Amino acid sequence: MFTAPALQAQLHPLIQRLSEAILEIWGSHLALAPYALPEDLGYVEGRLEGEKLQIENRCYQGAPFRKLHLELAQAGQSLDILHCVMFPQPQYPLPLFGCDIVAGRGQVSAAIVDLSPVTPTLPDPYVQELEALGAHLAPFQERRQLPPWGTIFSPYCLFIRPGDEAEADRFLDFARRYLEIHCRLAQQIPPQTDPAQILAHYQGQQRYCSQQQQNDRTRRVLEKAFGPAWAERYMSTVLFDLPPSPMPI
Ligand code: 18B
Repeated sequence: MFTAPALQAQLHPLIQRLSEAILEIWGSHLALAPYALPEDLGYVEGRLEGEKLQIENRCYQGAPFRKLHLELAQAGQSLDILHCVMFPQPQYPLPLFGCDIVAGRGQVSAAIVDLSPVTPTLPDPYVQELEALGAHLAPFQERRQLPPWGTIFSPYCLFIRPGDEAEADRFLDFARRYLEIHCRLAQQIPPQTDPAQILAHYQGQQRYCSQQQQNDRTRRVLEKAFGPAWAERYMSTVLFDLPPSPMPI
């Protein structure tokens, strides 16, 4: 189950190292089963400005997570992408772990990691651990500004353009720790039974997905390679699909 994705070896070293770390941490903390993506969307090829665009998806499930998604993409020499989101089952008040690394021509332009709340604030144990870790206060040469749809992210969101290898290493270390904290706390925080709370968690995930779908940068790459209808289907069924409603309609 944990063989390296075929694309991995060709990608920017920060993407290779983070994707290895994600698969390793998932494998050591969670009991994983495959998660079926729409059949034709596991591995996809298109063309982006004359270059071949390849997308490779890894998708699992394992309590308390509904869906664990790691995606690697490459467009010729010009664009390498890592995308990862972990969707909890809506009974849990757990945040969404999300990260994205975008590299162009060997240089990482965007590296983002967050534990994004589905409740008004993160659960207390997350706040304590993330405060102690201090990624939100750590010095980086270039912290990037969040786009307007980025109101879904927590105060601990780390969004940078790494200035050198030491900063790339530091980002990798923080991303790893966010994931380790999450895998540990997710197994300690109990599910809730109050339907109103479960619905609130569900709506929090719904909001996360609809805001992420407003990321024009992602949509534009997919539209250029595959057309608008395909991009819409991919963003709403593979990248940011909504969980089935926990409530009878
Ligand atoms: N994203 N990213 O995942 N995106 O998916 N990404 C870009 O230097 C893709 C997530 C995030 O400033 C850019 O600006 C493609 C998750 C934010 O307007 C490109 C895929 C998170 C920005 C892509 C993909 C997330 C951003 C521009 C699918 C956070 C800044 C690069 C394979 C948890 C947006 C740059 C802005 C940027 C592309 C965040 C090209 C195609 C899970 C905040």
